[in-house]
This record gives sequence, structure tokens and C-alpha cells, in this order.
Amino acid sequence: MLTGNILAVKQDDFGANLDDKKITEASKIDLSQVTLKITKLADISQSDKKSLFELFNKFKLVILECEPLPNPQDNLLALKKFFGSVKRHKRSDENGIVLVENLGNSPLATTYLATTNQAHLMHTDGPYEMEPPKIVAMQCEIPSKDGGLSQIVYSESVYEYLMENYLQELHRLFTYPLTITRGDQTATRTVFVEKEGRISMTFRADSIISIAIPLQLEKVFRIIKNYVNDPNNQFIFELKANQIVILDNTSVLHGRTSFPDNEVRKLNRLWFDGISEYAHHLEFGFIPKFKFLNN
Ligand SMILES: O=C(O)CCC(=O)C(=O)O
Ligand SMILES: [Fe+2]
Repeated sequence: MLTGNILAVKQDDFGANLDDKKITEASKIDLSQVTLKITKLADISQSDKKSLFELFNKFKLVILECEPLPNPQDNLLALKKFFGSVKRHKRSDENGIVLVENLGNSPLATTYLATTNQAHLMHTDGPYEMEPPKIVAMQCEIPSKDGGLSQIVYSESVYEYLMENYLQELHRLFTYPLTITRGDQTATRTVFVEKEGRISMTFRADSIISIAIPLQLEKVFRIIKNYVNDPNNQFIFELKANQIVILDNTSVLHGRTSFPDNEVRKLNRLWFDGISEYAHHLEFGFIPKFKFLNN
């Protein structure tokens, strides 16, 4: 006979534990909690697969640590099986991969922060796209000896901060859209979008892209920019060689600190649409602990 206790353990059909205690305070995450060590992605075991989805759903971020391969990009590309088709970027190579490295005085630097050594303020990827990527994976080949640290902020913590301090402003973020443009790409949407009880967030605020902000959002936009770029609210870590960070681009913001011009740092970035044979194991966005009344 089943007891109440057994019934209380909620699992999906993959055996993944769905008991999702909310992790919203990024600064409290312990690196080892979100790191999964495997040999190589093509040979991932059933139990590591389960851990991959559990970590992704619980923390919205996974750091995969793989053993070195002759072609490290093979590990990155193997993520397609789990996270879906590759979403291309203007700078993608034939596989969809974008190199993130300092190209010095390249003309690309005026359009792509990823080609510089400058800080990349907190953002979600592709906010100027009609369909931003659901998942962002970044693989480190060469870390910077100094700086170039990865930063994470949960959109749920932004939501809760606004809920506690700026309720009216929070409401506006679901109501008034803003337009983000880069070159010939442009998209108009609200910062927070609620769909079937889950909330997703899109945000970017830097001098590279142009943003048309309605008057009603000017104040809250500044509030968010300050909140997310305050190191006290961030989970900051160094992505090491042979590590891949996988992010739910709908519910975490990411960034990186600057690094010296003479430092070599090299990452490979790949975007996915989330539509894979494992799509039913992936949970995007967050379910708010507290909802406000929408009127
Ligand atoms: O360099 C990094 O660590 C992050 C880069 C990034 O966020 C991007 O290229 O979109
Ligand atoms: Fe990014």
C-alpha cells in the first residue's frame, strides 16, 4: 500500500525530483552544488542525464565539467540532443558556435561586447530577436588569469525585490513593452511575460544596443539595472577550461567582468531553442511564490 509519504515525493517520468525548493538568492549558491563532472557528453550515463535536468530545473544553471577532447567543441555540440536545435547568431560559424574572445581594435567591438575585454553588464541573450534562445551554453577553452568572471542573477530575485519595494513598478513591467534594437534586428515585448503561470524575463541595458523605453518604465528600468549589476546580488564564479555553463535564458541574467587587454580568454557560445526529445524534462521561467492581482 502506498503511504502518504511515498506519494508526497514528486518525480517526473525520468525519475527527476520535482521538489523544487526555490533558489532565488544567487549569491547563496555554492559552486559545487551546480557542477556536474562527466567524462564526455556523447557517453553521458543515465544517472548523469537525470542530474543534468534536475540541476537545470532547480538552479536554472548547470556547470558541466568534461574531460578534455581533441576538439572541445564536440562536447558543446552534443548538447543539441538535450537542449534542442541550434539558434544561429549573426556571428555563428557553420555549426552555430560564436567565439567569445577579445579581438582588440576590431570594428566588431562597436557592435559585439563579446569581441572585447570589456565588462558585459547583466543581460539575457538575444533580446532583440523575435524568439530569443531558450538556452545559452558557454564553453571555456581559455580562462583569463585575471578578471573575466561569470556573473548570474535570477530573474525571480529581481521580481521579488520589486514586489517588496516597487510593487506598482513591477506591475508596469508586465504591461508596457519596450523595444530593443541591434542593427537590423528588433523586438518589442514586456520585461516580464507570464504564460501558463510561469514568468520569463528579458533584459539588457548597455550602450551597444538601443532601447526605446516608454516613460512609464524609465524609473523601474534604472532600478533593475542597478539591482542586477550590484555584485552583492550576483553569483560570481570563474568558468574554468573544459567547463560549460548552461543557462535558462528565460529566468537568469548573466554577465561577465572585464579583463586586461593583454589577457587571452576564449569561450565558445551556443544557443538552443529547447525543442528536443527531452523537452518535457525542461522547465523554463519561474513560478512566483507570490502573485499580485492583475487588474
Ligand atoms: O564572456 C562571457 O563570459 C559572457 C559573454 C556573453 O554573455 C555573451 O557573449 O553574450
Ligand atoms: Fe550573453
